[in-house]
Amino acid sequence: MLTKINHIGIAVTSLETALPFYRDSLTMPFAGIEEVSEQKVRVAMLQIGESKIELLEPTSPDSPVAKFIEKNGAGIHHVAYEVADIKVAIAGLISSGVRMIDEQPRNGAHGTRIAFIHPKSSNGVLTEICQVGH
Ligand code: CMX
Repeated sequence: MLTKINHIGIAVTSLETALPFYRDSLTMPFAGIEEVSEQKVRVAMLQIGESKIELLEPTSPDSPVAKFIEKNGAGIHHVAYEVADIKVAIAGLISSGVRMIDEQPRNGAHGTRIAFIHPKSSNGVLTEICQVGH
């Protein structure tokens, strides 16, 4: 079902402050910044091999990422696995007893379709599945 790790999401308070470490010190190719307004985040993507690092900056105090930072501090927020067909993957997860946050796909960064698994079903790690393209 899973094809690779698509990205790891890291919550940061400021993209401008966090970016130089990844882009300049670690020299990861920087793929630009996108706002996902539906989820109240600005996202910076950096390529690492076949996967990406996704820096997540909240765009408002009621953003889920702002709440995460308030509770836990900045740091690893989620792991995203790529799937070929997200609807098939969601149905498979539900039928195996996994609790989903999203039972229907929603829009992610860079034109992806995404769904989150509830951390209670994934040992406390917020887990995303994502399909590239529609
Ligand atoms: N890691 C571990 N646990 C987390 C978590 C995280 N990052 N975020 C939330 N949780 C926990 C909460 O503490 C809560 O636990 P309890 O039920 O024990 O209190 C539980 O998960 C549910 O969280 P919630 O915030 O109450 O639930 P919501 O339905 O409001 O939010 C969630 C769901 C996690 C998807 C949302 O809060 C979130 O983080 N959204 C941001 C998503 C994001 O990163 N978007 C950018 C995507 C771009 C892309 O990847 O393409």
